This record gives sequence, C-alpha cells and structure tokens, in this order.
Amino acid sequence: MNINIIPLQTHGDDRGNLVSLEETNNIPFSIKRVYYMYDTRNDTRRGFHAHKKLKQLVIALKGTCRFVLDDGKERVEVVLDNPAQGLLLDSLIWREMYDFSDDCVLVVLADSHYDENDYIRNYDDFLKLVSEL
Ligand code: T46
Repeated sequence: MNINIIPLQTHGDDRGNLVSLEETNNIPFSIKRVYYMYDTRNDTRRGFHAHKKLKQLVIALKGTCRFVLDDGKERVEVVLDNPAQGLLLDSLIWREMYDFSDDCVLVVLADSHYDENDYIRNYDDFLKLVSEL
C-alpha cells in the first residue's frame, strides 16, 4: 500500500518554527473543514471506519499516536510524531488510531463537510466494497 506522508516546509528561526498550510499548494485538495482531537485517552482506539469519498490530511501538532491503515489487502502501521509531516488519508482506506500520548494533538484537514453518510463503519462492508472495485 502506498503511504503518502507529505513533508511540510518549516519556516524556522531563532524564535521557533512556523508551518503554513495552503490548499493546492502543500495540501493536495481544497480545504472545507478542519477539526482536531486532544486529551484522547491513551487506552482508547478511535477510527474504525473508512470513507467513501472523503480525503483528509492529518498532522500530529504535538505528541504521538499510531495509525493502522488498511486498503482491504494490506494493513500498515504509521507513527505520527512530527508536526512538519502530514499523513494523507485517502478515501476507501480503513483507519484505526491508538497509542495516543497524553499531550497528543491531532489536526485534520478535510476536503468536505461532515457527512455521516460518507462513513463505512462496518469492516465486512468495507472489504466487500473494495473487493468489487
Ligand atoms: C476520520 C478520523 C481520522 C462532527 O460532528 N463533525 C466532524 O467534523 C467530525 C470529524 C466528527 N463529528 C462528531 C461525530 C461524533 O459524534 O464527533 C464525534 C466523534 O467523531 P468520530 O467518532 O467519527 O471520531 P473518530 O476519531 O473515530 O474519526 C475521526 C473522523 O470522524 C474521521 O473522518 O477519518 O477522525
């Protein structure tokens, strides 16, 4: 499976670092929604779904967490621990998130507004859908 991690240019100087996110420049889609997660319990797992169409970019602004990405053929684990990198979450990829550090802050940029109908929350339904592609 192709794991797409986008390096984000850091404008660093002796004051610290600054990263800019610009649609169609370093973000490969038009940004319609931004959400973030923090104070996630480290004994919890999130996700357990795929999206029919939604594309997203996720950045660990602080701390670390692990993603499992699954395209129906292969499962790959990715550690997110760098605020200068974004993990592209394409459509039709099952995702699970776990091992959140206490200080973990994840920000997600999305190419569509929130739509519960875009979620595939049943793993067998997901496998069936990707096997029919
Ligand atoms: C994804 C992973 C990486 C909203 O009302 N608006 C929103 O934009 C979002 C994202 C969520 N919600 C509500 C829906 C639920 O009642 O917030 C609650 C928690 O959402 P959910 O259980 O879907 O959270 P995760 O962490 O399992 O998944 C989220 C995104 O939903 C999903 O698109 O790819 O993060």
